[in-house]
Amino acid sequence: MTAFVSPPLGTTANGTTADGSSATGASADGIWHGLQLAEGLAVADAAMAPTARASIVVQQGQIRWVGPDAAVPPAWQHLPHRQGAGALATPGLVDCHTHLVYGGQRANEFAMRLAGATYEEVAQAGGGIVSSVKATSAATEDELFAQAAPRLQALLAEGVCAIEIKSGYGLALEHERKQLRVARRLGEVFGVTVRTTFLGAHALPPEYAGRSQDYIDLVCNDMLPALAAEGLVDAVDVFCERIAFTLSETEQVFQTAQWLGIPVKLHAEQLSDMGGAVLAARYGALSCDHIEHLSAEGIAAMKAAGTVAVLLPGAYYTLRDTHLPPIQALRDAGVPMAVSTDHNPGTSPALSLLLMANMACTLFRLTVPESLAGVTTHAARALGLQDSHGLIASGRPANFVLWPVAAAAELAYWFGHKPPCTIVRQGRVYGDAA
Ligand code: DI6
Ligand code: FE
Repeated sequence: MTAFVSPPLGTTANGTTADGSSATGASADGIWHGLQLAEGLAVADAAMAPTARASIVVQQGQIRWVGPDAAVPPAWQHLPHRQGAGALATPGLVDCHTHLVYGGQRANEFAMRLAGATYEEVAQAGGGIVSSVKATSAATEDELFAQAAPRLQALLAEGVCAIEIKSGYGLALEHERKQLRVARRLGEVFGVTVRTTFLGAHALPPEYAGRSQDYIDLVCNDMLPALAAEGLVDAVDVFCERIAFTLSETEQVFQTAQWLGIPVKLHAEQLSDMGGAVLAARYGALSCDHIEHLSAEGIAAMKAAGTVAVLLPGAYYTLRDTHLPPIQALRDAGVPMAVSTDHNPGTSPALSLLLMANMACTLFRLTVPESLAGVTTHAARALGLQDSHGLIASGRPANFVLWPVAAAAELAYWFGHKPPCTIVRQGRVYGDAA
């Protein structure tokens, strides 16, 4: 690995202040020289020879210019000059599907599954999502924040600059509200773009056993409108699955979201083909996620609707799934593929998006450029953030990562190791490349 810019003073290894409570890196304003631009993930403002070193100009937290070192316009020369020493620049990573805020953990279920129980059996035995609902309901907002913060910090330390956080472990208005409020607060405290997704239709609360229509009515008539009115809902999701909600229940939630003007996404065809992707596409869904059992009809519908396919290799791995998502058919159809952690305490207790990029290559046979686009450009699209995140280009907020690697493939190649990097997030610098 090549030498690299030293870390900014005043920050710790994970990019937070010494007390860990907040993140206030130094201003990133300046001309970041001597960079390689990751192919397909940056747009230059002047012609670039393939081997030329690049500069990124940051001023007032925005990317102002991208292009060859030798061509930085005179208007920016007064800014501080920073040496990138040949580092590879990628857009800030985007983790577009997480359940980051919850109480407790579920290591006991890990042991149950090792002893032979399936995910569905664990859920039917009262474990699974419902056990996280108990722990989440019992926790205060401060407790949920304290538990989620180190998880978020692990993702941020790897260059995540935007993250989606779902509710769905409350399953009652006040507890769903707590989760979404904590998600917003995490974004404010850590200076990271957070998109909140309401997933009230994640599991049927035990007190509604046999009355799922009543619960869906509650979600649609009370919970979603109230939380939307409080500005807590950027998107709406449903777990459409045999062990969760039916297609028609899903549609009822989508109709409510549409009426409220909120975009939808879907946990679709993870364990079986429910026809969820076709439905989601009809509602112009931002994304369909998991999709191991996605049909040809679902792929065609997603392509026509511009819906992103979100691949979640962490859940595939944890569940020891063997039914691969239809990668080649998605590729042939030109459906954009994103890759995310699906961080959650049951099926994907993963806290490394780069490991997911590695697994998307190794398990799902994505190419390296596909996996890197999957954790940047396409992930941004899956959140409706395609105009501000996931691409290094002038006019966007400064969110990018400088990696001391010789080739982009290294980002998906190493695993079990967090590569040193310098992170520019919301125009502030965080780093750990000592
Ligand atoms: N799909 C998942 O992968 C998670 N939720 C969902 O709808 C699993 C959530 C859990 O087991 O806690
Ligand atoms: Fe999920």
